[in-house]
Amino acid sequence: MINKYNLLMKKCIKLAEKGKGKVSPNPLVGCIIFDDNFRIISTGYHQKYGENHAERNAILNSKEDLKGMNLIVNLEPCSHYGKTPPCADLIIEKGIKKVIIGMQDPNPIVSGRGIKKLIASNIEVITGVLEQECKELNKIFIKNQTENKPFITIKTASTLDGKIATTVGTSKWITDEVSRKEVQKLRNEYDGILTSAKTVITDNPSMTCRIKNGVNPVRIIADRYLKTTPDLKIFEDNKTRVIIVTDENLYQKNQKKFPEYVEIITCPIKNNYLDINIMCDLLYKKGISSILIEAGGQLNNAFIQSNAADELILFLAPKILADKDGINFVYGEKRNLISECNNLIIKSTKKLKNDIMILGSFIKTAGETK
Ligand code: AOF
Ligand code: ZN
Repeated sequence: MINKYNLLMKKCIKLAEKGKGKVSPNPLVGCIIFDDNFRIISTGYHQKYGENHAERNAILNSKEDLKGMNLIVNLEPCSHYGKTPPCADLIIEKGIKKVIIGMQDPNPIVSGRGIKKLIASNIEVITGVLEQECKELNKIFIKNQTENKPFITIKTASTLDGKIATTVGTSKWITDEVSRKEVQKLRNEYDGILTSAKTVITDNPSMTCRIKNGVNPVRIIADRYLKTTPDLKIFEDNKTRVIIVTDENLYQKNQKKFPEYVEIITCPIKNNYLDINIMCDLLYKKGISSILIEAGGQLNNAFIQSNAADELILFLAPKILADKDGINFVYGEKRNLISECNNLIIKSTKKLKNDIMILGSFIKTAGETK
């Protein structure tokens, strides 16, 4: 039985993933209704922000009477009146007899209340099926709901000796086209993509998502000294927002004319740079629930040392640059001890065409380091 539930939950996760890039800041949810012989009656997923929840879609997609059926879903059904009435009520109303859930909803307005409602109506509830996988699927939503902060991933591409560019700044191309396509997919999954003014000025990137039906992330530039100029490529395309984060004191003296869809937000300074944690809070308030950092060593390091970075995605190319002054993907203070390392847990490694994609999760230390 457990194995069959696991298989169905895997299908729910696959269904939920179809919502990537379209449901933020809401969760990715997939739902399947099946009978006691494990025949699938109907399926549904959360397709677009503000629209029907997965459970409602699965119920509406069924042509059969649902009395006595089973429902499996990766997230606890909701109990609140939001943009739609509670899914738990609809499940009860349809006479579904058993509900299998991947994880409890971290949203404080639901968190356990959906499950309680179902149990109070004599529905059998099984929870925690493939819980880890379900949590991984909604890691952004979980961080948003529990910490009110955006989920931050540093993406970088380096040689085996950790270099992202030569001494003179040449970086094209370290990784191959397959890895670069993966980056395009990532851009579709994050609300915002953040880089430094230095990268925008030296590489002049457009920072858009170029996969079929992909959604452009909001482009964010950490530009302490307001060095970017309106003629750069990033400002050419008005299809998505561009946000510049700059020093609040400097901005008063140095206001430049950018296109009207460019928003400027000001941020206090800490450790001689924009205060990373305040910057994250400001961006979260602007509706950015997840941020992909695509920057150089200094900005990457600022995110790591301020404990703001959640994950690292490293594309490692089978090349050794052997340039003693080549640029590293993290650039920090001198260290004496290995015990001063920032540590990660490797979540996955994947061999692409020539390169390796490593996904690591930062082990957060208490407080900020410099
Ligand atoms: C979704 N899709 O499939 C499920 C959700 O803003 P609302 O009214 O749509 O409610 C969003 C909350 O509903 C969300 O934070 C989560 O707690 C719950 N479940 N949300 O968008 C879904 N099942
Ligand atoms: Zn719901």
